[in-house]
Amino acid sequence: MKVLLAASEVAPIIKVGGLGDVVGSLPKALEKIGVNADVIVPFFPSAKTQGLNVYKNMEIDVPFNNETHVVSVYSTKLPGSDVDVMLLNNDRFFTNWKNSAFANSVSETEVFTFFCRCIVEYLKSKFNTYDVVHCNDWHTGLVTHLLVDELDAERPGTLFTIHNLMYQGIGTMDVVREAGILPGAHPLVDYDIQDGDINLLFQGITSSDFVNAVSESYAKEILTEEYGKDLADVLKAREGRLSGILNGIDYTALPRSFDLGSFKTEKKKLKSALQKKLGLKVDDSPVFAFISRLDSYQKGLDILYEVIPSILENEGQFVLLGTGDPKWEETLKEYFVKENEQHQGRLSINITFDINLANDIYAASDFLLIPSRYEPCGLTQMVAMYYGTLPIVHAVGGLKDTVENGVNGFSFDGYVSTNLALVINKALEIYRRDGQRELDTMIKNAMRSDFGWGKSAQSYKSLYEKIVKYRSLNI
Ligand code: NHF
Repeated sequence: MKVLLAASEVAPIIKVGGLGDVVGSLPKALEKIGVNADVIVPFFPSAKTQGLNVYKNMEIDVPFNNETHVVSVYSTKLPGSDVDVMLLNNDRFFTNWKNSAFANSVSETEVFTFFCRCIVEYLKSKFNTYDVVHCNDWHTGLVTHLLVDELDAERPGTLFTIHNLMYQGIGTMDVVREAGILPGAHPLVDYDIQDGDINLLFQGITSSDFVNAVSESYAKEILTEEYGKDLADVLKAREGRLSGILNGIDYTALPRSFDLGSFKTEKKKLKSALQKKLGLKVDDSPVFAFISRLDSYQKGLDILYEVIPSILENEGQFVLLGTGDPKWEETLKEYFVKENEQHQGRLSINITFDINLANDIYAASDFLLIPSRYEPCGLTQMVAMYYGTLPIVHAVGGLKDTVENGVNGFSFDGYVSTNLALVINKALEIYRRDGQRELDTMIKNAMRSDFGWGKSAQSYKSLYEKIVKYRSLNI
């Protein structure tokens, strides 16, 4: 079985968010169970290739918008593995596209439509090599259509994974023509562009052989209007071809200086060091952390903001790390300026992207707050648990599938700040109970939870096999 994973990012080479972590770790787990997995991504200038052996493998000619564009395919290995990563280099679409000083700067949907076209040209040059193309998110939404056009019955099977349904890649319909898709070739494209734009996620969902979401709960939630919005009906129509597979994490990428026997003393030391580093009071107050992209709709910032005062009034400490929505960045900075004096040494707001600081916070905190309105899978709760930091989560999506209230963390139903406040109070109560016996049991449960890729990689393998079987039977 040979699979090509196509995505916009692959950690640690290109990492924007959780998608990068998944694409950087799933293929390693697949290789361990006999699935030969390659990865294909654009060679964006932000790629970190220092220390990696990157060489130019070949050039492909990519027809796009009535021109032929030369794309260089660079190859490297995913660090610490035998997984081949193909990095696609093209000045106009992947290197300079954000540079508005560059003549005719291109839109994001155009960049990724071009990417889809590149993937298909690459597959043609490797004809009969791959059994399945595993597409991820809207960036790869046109791959199946283009494969049908180019290779028809000889094409590999396709799987489309939804990491986040809210990002759909909606752009002008021009990209359809630019990609070389003819009117009448794909009824769903014609249907979609009637309003003048194209939804690349919609195209990926409707055209691929199979579709999956990144947790079982999310796969069910997106069938409802609340979470699936205007795509709920489209997803329902794919019943029998839609499933949920929980993401895993790569524990080898997470250094930890303690284990089940030593967590109590070690975490205490780490906590003091973090408090010192962040200018917090060095004491045994419970530390509540929030580490996330500051996404105003998804990440629960509105209800989080409402409970910060009660954490501080209850003698807790609050640490935030993240960047994102400029309005929230401003609001949080202002909050610090306004409140810090009154709560001296209890508040630390870090508007920055800092992986090392994130790791320090994961390891040293007592609780990690994840009040997301929706969460397809979520990886931070898994990382927190590994570090014996109890997650406090809104019971949705992957958070619901990984955190058991009162066992390895805390969860609440109903997206309102009062529910979040109640569960925080419960956590405080357990933290302050004499001897912390209950807390320690929960920490041990969390540290023992296994969120490695083992089981989920097997599920992907079975799904790939099913896709190949269905293709051979032409169903
Ligand atoms: O874990 C990777 C990530 C998810 O919940 C996360 C999200 C984006 O929102 O699958 O993708």
